Amino acid sequence: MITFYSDTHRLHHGSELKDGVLMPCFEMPSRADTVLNRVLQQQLGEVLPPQQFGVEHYAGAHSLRYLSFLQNAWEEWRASGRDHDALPLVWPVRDLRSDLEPEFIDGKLGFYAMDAGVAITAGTWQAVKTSADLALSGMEAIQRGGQHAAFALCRPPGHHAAHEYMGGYCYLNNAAIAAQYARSHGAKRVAVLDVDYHHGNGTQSIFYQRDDVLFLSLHGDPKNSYPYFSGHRDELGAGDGFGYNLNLPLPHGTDWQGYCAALQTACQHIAGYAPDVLVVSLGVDTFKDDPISSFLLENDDYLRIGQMLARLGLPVLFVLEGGYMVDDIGVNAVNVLQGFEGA
Ligand code: OKS
Ligand code: ZN
Repeated sequence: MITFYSDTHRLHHGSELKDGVLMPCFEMPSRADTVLNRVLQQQLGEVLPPQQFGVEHYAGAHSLRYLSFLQNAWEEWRASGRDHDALPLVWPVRDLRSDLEPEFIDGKLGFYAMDAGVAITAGTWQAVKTSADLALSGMEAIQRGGQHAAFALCRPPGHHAAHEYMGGYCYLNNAAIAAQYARSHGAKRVAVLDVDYHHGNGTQSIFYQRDDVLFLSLHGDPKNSYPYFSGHRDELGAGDGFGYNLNLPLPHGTDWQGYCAALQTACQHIAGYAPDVLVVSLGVDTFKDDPISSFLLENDDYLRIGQMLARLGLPVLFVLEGGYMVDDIGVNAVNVLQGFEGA
């Protein structure tokens, strides 16, 4: 399988609040290094740099004002006299005004964020842009290059980012951008399957009113897992999109048995939808030793995930999302890809 990768991810290394103390984010550069090393060690296939895409390619998933916020946020933050990471700290919840974009950067940060897990640093825009370009390059290789499958080794991840907000280490929704690209380049129907431990609220939100992109997600029940405010079973889509959104929340302690049953259900829905291409939001924070999650999958279970996906017989773009047990994310992510390829 072909892999798209760039060192540019290193330019983004943010901090987050952990138990009240500012610490390096769990979502750190060594994650991508581990996955790349495993791709090379297992000789998965060619590793290619991304093509560069224009901002208009991200506009299928994000608003233009959000994209220009992301592009300019660091400069605006610097211009206001600060040089440490910028973090959002105020949000327009419930009856507060969310119809007016503030002018000052501190207000904009909260306006365009769902939480404080999204530091803006000097290299953030370049890293998130390159991450989206990796996903676009992967979809391009499938649609025009004739590849049956591709792996976009994205960092930062994307599935929490919606039309106009960032959150949970995500800025640009790489999977959604690739899905929209597929729609614009010949695919009639696209399915996005999110197997990250966390609900892909951003991807759900972007396609919620549409029947041309089916979104399915297996995740920790939002009753007790991040992102808490999205991912319930009764979120089925709206308007034309009604019936084209499927959430399969699972309890703490879910192991392969429970996971496999839910994945089976998702695969049946995908087969019934008969998409032209499948995008897999590949998070491996479902692993038993993940520091921020509570499922119990083991290394070999990821081979089985890949095997089950292969049985769909569809072209697949795998897009890396979460996974924080750095020692194992290379093995687990590449196991999915090797299981898919029948290794
Ligand atoms: C705030 C950010 C918490 C984000 C946790 C989830 C990240 C993830 N401290 N999403 O898939 O893995
Ligand atoms: Zn996750």
